[in-house]
Amino acid sequence: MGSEPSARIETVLQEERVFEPSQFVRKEASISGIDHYLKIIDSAKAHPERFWQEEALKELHWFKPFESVLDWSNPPFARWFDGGKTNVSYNCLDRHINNGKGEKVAIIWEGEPGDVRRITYKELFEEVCKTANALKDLGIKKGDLVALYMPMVPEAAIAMLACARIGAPHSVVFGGFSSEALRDRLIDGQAKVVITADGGFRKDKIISLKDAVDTALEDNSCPTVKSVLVVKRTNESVSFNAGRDYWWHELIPSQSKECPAEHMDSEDRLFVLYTSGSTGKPKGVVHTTSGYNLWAHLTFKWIFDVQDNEVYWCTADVGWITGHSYIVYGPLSNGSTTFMYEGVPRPSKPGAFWEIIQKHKINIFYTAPTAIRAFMKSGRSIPDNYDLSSLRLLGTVGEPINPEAWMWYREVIGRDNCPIVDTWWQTETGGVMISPIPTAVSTKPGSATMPLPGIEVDVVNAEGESVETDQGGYLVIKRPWPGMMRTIHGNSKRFRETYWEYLKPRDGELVYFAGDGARRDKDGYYWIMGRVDDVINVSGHRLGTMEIESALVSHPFVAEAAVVGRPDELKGEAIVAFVTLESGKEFSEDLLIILKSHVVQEIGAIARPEEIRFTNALPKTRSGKIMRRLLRSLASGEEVKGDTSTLEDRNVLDELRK
Ligand code: 7RM
Repeated sequence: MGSEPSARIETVLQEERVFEPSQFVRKEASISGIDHYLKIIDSAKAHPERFWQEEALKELHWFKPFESVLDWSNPPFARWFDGGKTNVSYNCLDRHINNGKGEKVAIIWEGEPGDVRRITYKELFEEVCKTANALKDLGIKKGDLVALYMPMVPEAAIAMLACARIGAPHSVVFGGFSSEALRDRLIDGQAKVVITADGGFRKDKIISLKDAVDTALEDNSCPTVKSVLVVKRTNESVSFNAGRDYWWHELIPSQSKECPAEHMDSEDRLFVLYTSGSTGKPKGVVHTTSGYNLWAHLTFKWIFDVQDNEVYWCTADVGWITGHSYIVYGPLSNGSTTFMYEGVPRPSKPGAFWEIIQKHKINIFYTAPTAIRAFMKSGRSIPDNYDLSSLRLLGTVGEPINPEAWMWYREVIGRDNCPIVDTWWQTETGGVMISPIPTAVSTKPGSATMPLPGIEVDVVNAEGESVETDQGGYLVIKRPWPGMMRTIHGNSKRFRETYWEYLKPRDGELVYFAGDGARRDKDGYYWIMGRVDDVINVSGHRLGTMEIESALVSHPFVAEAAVVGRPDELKGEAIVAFVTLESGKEFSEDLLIILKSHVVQEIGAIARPEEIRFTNALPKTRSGKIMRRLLRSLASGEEVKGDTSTLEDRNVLDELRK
């Protein structure tokens, strides 16, 4: 892992305000109050396996009940609910229809130009079945990987559920990634089919998704991909490759509306989702059927507690885990109405979110701190223009939320009336791990509060020992949970090393290392302090510094690159790159622009460096490791503190300071 991780665990937030949960307590809530909460926490702690067993039997439909709850005989490779057979799409669709909820709206969708679709559970079921049948026609069989590279349209959710229905794991690639990034993921996952669209609306532009797919597949670079299914969304003219490409609207409507859900083993793959780590290329996080389904379902129910007549909106993109768990699987498994929006707020539409909340009477709203900070900056007069009185619960996810933004969210958007759930979790954890239960747990601005029932976390030092109250350390998870990632696709060694062997196992017990720093206060509340590895979080998007460095170095003019995050008021972190050039190449303003677009081409616009600094050399230790700690200080304009004695050449530092 990266250099000197502990260097970043130093800031201690001071925050004394506490908000009681009482005003929110409602007897219909899935966890009705503090007594109920403590009862669940205690029973999960006392008999974890019995607890998970009861929840799994109660909350999911089983074609065949499981024989064992947890098999942890070969850690860190867990098996949950072995012997059981279920299907995630059945849990999200059929069982609600069988319970008389077929006419309930499952998805309300608003398109970027303002078009609205309301899809009932029955309609969604039929669309999913038709799509599943079409995938079968394209030769997809149980176990085959289907890639999605789509805008935020209902067809994205339909395609995910169709894959789940026939047991074909999906790999959703965020539509903002470049064709190069898409290609890497298609090759790594050996995708058989790509589902995409002619284009997608992104801010005030149209992005050419199909063109990017064509580029990714050029020169037979992904030989496993046999077909491309294309949703017509923007009417972009696209080139069509006969025998490989199919229009969604030509292939799907004529299919049968019935497709029996495949009986899946609990540990059959549900999806692979790529996420950035501190080394090399993004890794394919593997999630499996029953455990993931249970965890997305339970966490959604406990935290958001959506009532039957309510509308819930998560503003994420389905290309991220938040979209998987809290736009699609969590809400639909619970039979809730999930709202999906194709667009994002931006200067030309600053009130977009508030207009939607007013228009669709959104009750529960879940977004990212970076969005909240941007709203804060443009002033409360914008949200104040809208009727937000339907809101009753607000959530945040993706990065630490600063107390000021938390308070603004509470006062301006929640009118001092809605609890805020700050939910800490990761792609790897499948669902939320640390979050308040709004009916039971008092909140403090900036703290994700306490772990959910059945989740045991700790803050430890590099030796794996628990640290004292208010001391910074590494956040670890101490026992397996149903939604945990099962492995890294094609690289179980990396899975073990990255997450389970980074910290020395204590007493032979493996603990999961999350990559985040944290501190626990005197009340047992957790304060997440951000990544301690070489992963940066830009506007809630997770990026590996190494990934951006490789992108830079792949340009022929670049000799070496080191990328760090610099604290940024709006984005959380901004990308700063230090670059040395091949001999004979000159620094110039033009080259700066070229290199920035080169990174965009290699990864996507989310990875565009905010700043590139040219230098003659990078600061390194005698063993040749780049000293990122120094670069981080330099990038943020701080005084370079701490030990610089290991620096190989002190002149480098002096040069960089200039
Ligand atoms: C859900 C998601 C995971 C990383 C994680 C943290 C950071 C996420 C919070 C947070 C502080 C939060 N998955 N993070 N939520 N930090 N408070 N509530 O974001 O895999 O893309 O990123 O995001 O650093 O390790 S992710």
